[in-house]
Amino acid sequence: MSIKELSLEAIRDLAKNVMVANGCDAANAEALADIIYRAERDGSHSHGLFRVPGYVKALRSGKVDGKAKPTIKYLTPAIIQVDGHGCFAPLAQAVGLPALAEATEKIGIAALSLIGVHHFAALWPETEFLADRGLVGIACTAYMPSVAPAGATEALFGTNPLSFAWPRPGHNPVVYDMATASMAMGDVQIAARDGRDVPLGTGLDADGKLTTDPAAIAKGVLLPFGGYKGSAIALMVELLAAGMTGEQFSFEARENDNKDGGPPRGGEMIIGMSPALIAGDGWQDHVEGFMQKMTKIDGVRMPGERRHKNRLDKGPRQINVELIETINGLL
Ligand code: NDP
Ligand code: PYC
Repeated sequence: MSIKELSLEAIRDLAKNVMVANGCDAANAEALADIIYRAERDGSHSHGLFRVPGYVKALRSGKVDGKAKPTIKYLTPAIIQVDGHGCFAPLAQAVGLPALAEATEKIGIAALSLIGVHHFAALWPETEFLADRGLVGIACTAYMPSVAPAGATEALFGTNPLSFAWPRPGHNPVVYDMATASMAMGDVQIAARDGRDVPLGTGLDADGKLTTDPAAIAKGVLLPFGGYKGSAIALMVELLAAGMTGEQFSFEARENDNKDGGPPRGGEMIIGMSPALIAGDGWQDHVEGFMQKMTKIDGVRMPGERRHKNRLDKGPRQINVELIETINGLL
């Protein structure tokens, strides 16, 4: 695989320019470019520049409106709904997250339901936004079927990511963000591109047989992580991201999608909780004692730690040359 170094600013500019060249207004292009830049900065490679061709397909087919203006509605003082009107999710998040943080700080627990959005990114930016304000965040979204429920060989669930962030004043927050599939499809596709096998148990080929070949899994199904336990969490994500928002389940998203290769329309559920209001005074010291105990155990690292370390490096990032050429061809 040949690579080329790009500065973080060059990554952000490239992402913004390609979105503008494909019909986005400044607000939509900047929100998306920021998410792509942050993914590359933190080393979330399967959800940074790698996603640009898919974003562009969705703009070119007209499935996504690059000039959409999300609208915000309070269903109750603690339940906020943002309708993206067909935008990529980051702009709707930029509109809804400050309102969610404000409601959570006042009420103790609040929810942000995103509808009419196309989500193709990592979820840690949403939950980390809340943790950076001293709040706990939970976020999840569905996609299109690629994961077989436990016991089955037929896909029903999306790779259905779930993210959770807990604030640690004076430290980086604890943030986990994981597909409920044994591996995100983006990582399966990157393994196929780079000629790497994946662990047995990641997925099944088109004949329902276990395989380590990522290209065969892309044509077959992924398995949930942790067998029936991960399957139950993937089910929960479908229910929260679609049942609770009123948006499409993964199977509905596939049925109604134009199959352009970009992200389908769907929903996202983001929940905020205030430890200051719920646990009360002294919550930081109480929790910090637990964190110290955990991090002192040999071999333990906190989820989010790898990304936060990567973030300290302000230098250029190594990007796949073919990917850069593909993106330049979309300008
Ligand atoms: P990973 O398996 O790479 O990581 C999952 C989580 O585990 C991360 O928070 C990671 O933290 C943490 N972690 C990894 N190793 C350790 C360790 N040894 N000790 C403690 N924590 C650890 O993520 P996935 O491949 O499952 O998902 C990748 C991305 O794909 C996610 O950002 C997800 O949101 C995105 N995605 C998006 C979808 C969508 O529909 N929009 C669908 C599916 C996935 P760290 O980051 O610090 O390594
Ligand atoms: O990596 O599985 C994935 C994925 C699906 C949608 C966005 N990312």
